[in-house]
Amino acid sequence: MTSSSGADGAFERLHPTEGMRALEKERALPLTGWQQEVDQAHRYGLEAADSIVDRRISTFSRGELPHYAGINTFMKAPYIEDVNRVGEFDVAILGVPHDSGTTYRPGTRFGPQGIRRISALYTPYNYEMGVDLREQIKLCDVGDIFTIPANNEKSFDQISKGVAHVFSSGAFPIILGGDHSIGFPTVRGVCRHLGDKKVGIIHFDRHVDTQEIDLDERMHTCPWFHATNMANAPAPNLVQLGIGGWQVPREGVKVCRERGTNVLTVTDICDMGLEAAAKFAIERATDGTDCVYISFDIDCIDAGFVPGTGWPEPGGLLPREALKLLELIVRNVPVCGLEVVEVSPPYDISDMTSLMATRVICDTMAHLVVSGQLPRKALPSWISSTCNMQVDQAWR
Ligand SMILES: [Mn+2]
Repeated sequence: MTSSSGADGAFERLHPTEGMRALEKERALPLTGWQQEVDQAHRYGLEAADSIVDRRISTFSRGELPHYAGINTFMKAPYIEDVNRVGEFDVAILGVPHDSGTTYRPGTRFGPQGIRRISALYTPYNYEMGVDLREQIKLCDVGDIFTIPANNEKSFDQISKGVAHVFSSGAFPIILGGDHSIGFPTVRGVCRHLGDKKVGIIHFDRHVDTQEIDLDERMHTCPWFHATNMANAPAPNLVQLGIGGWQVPREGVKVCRERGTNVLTVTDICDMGLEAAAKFAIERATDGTDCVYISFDIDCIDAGFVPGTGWPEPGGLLPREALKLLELIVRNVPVCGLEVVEVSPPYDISDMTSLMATRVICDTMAHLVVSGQLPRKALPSWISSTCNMQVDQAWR
């Protein structure tokens, strides 16, 4: 940097960086949503005590602030107790507290609570993107699916019914897992309302999760075998990013090979570069499909960054690599839903795994805003109002 970088900012205007551009982007954002939140806090939570100088503060905490206070929904979004209202929102957060599909260490039933709790740390504004979710979309939290402990199949039926309800309402579904066995029933819920349309799946993971059964049941090692049995979710449109290491069962590898799924290892992604890897994923996931579902297993990121997970596997993606891949993909495909799975708070340290999951979710919402996919102006063309319960064949 030379002396031409004067106090008037002339150098920065001539040579804009992301950091400098972001300063300008913030200027364009409204504060309407924030003002509404302040007004509501005064109505619901009383004006602050007389000694409080900042009169935006209320007596009872009723919004974003303070970040350590309040009842946690995801980012303190309104809790929609009446799920019949979910279609009034652009995005619905939906918890799936299910870990009966876990084959090693349990605890992901606490994933939705863990993610919600630490999500209170976030503001709705992202600096680089110049996005303020409070100002730009209507977010709600519909709470959790009533899962049935120790019964995967009954839980799967509950999950598919719940996801189908949210998906068909037009609200963009964001699912907080739960172990990865939920990937089958979540996609089945989507497929029930696709009519003759098709969905590609982009799957971030260290593990392939494609075997038919594990320990005699449909466990978290099995979702994509059963999801890609559905005609609406063809296996050639399944893209698996970050696969590798010592926890990839050979039974699953055989299925990937036979069905022609698309696998990139961490080395592939690093050697190709993130842009080429994202291009590969987009081409394969969108070839002949109408929309893309994103299944983000938090363990795709190196175990050193995400200790709170069911099957930690060293050698994964760096957080910034995973987040950049997510950006390049979400901004360039029609996304129909997102799930973030395998966060296990009992094994987490300093909430770092839950925090990473929150980051994936908030980044995805912001990329959907930047790419014009949210807020939704109309019901996406891939959503069919008819519920087809016959999308999957009976199992056993
Ligand atoms: Mn995994």
